[in-house]
Amino acid sequence: MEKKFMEVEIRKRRKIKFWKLCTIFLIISTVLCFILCIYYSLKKDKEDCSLQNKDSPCSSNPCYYNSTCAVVDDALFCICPAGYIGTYCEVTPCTTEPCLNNGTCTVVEESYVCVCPDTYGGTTCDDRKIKDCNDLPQNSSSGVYTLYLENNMEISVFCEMSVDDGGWTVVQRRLDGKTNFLRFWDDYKIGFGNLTGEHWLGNDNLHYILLQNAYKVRFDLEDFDGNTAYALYNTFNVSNEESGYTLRISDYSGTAGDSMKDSQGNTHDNFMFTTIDRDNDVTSSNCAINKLSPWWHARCTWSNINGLYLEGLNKGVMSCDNVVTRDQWGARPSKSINLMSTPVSFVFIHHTAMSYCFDQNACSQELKVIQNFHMDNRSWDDIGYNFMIGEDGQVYEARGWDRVGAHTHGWNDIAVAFSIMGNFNDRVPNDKALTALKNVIACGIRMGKITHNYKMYGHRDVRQTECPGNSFYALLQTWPHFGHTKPVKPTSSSHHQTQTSD
Ligand SMILES: [Ca+2]
Repeated sequence: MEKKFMEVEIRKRRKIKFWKLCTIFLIISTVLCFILCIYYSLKKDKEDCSLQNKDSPCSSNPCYYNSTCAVVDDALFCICPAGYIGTYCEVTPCTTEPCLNNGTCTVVEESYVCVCPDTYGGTTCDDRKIKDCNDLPQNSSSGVYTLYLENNMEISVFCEMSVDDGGWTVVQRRLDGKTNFLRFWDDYKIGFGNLTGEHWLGNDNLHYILLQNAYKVRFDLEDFDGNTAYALYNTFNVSNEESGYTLRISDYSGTAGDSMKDSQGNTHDNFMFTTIDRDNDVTSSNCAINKLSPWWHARCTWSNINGLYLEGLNKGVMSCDNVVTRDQWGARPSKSINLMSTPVSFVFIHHTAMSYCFDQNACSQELKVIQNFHMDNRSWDDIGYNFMIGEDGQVYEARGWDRVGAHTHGWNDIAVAFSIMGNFNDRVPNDKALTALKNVIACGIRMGKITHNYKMYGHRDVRQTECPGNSFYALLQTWPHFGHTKPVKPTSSSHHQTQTSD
């Protein structure tokens, strides 16, 4: 019994001892853990403090020009703004002092801008500001210069420094005929060509230059034999675009003669500029088209310096003998105008199959009837043919040389057509009309409107028609340029058919 009890006792005491050990262990662990935590916590704070107390390479702020300082692996690094380079961003586009003549340099987007004193311009203020070529020093050479206009425009011009003591701002120059001057209003407004070669300065530029002072204008002319002449006008001005670039020109002297007036004393003075797309002249037609010369036209003109560049003797664009102009026969204005390129290699001959005419009054009347018919009944832009011929022996300007006609379906933009007034089934035109036809074709060749090896056809060669009449067609077949095989359109051309005709 007792033994059994003892055993119980022992077991009980063992149980108490194990519980105590556990408690002690837990307390010790907690205290140790707490101490360790405090230790490491203190240690960490100490390390942080030691780092902060070290001297940073950025603390002295060594980077220039508000650049950002950074430390990478204990080393300094300046992050430079655009336009600045070097370890400390100390090198800028202005470091080399590129602005001359006391210009102020400013860094702008990795480059520099010079703010120049009033009398200098250019990127580096190296350009002495001139408002026209007369401001250049006298020993300057001819060439392209920048003008700084009073309205703050900067334009490039060619300065002619050798003619008549120099100082001339070049408005127009032609020297080899390679630049097309038969251009539209906007081309003449802004200018075209190459300043060192053929060019037009531009009517806007001309106007703004002339606003700055009183100017004179000089025309220097030379023919293909080396003969020279000049015309000087002491008064010269050109208004703005709104008033049509009205010309003021007077007080002539020189050797060329005053071609700013016509034979009747009509003057170009006080007239607006006319181009092939802007008719500001006082004739019923468009002088820029008649003369193929955009210019300050009045009743067309004697001066024609923007006209065709023709070598050798010629009498001008409408100078073929016995050509009656649209103005002279009383043409209505065109509804619109399409130009074609010349010379053309095809000539078509028509007859009108209507009334004959034997004097200018009757022929003019007949042209008006035909023009009305073509414009009102056929709804074409104008009378269909390029030229018409009467048995008075005169050639009448219809659409003229350079315009797409409405005469020969499929060929209107690569051929010119001459129509003799009358019906020539039973008889040929009289000698006066035939001579006029031959002369105007020869004149077209001289003026570069028709190729030397052109082919001539009757309208009936490309269309089911009796035109130009049985008798006349038989005669034409004996002429040297007549095409005895059916004409073939050039395949490479991209010609457009703008109007149809019968
Ligand atoms: Ca007109």
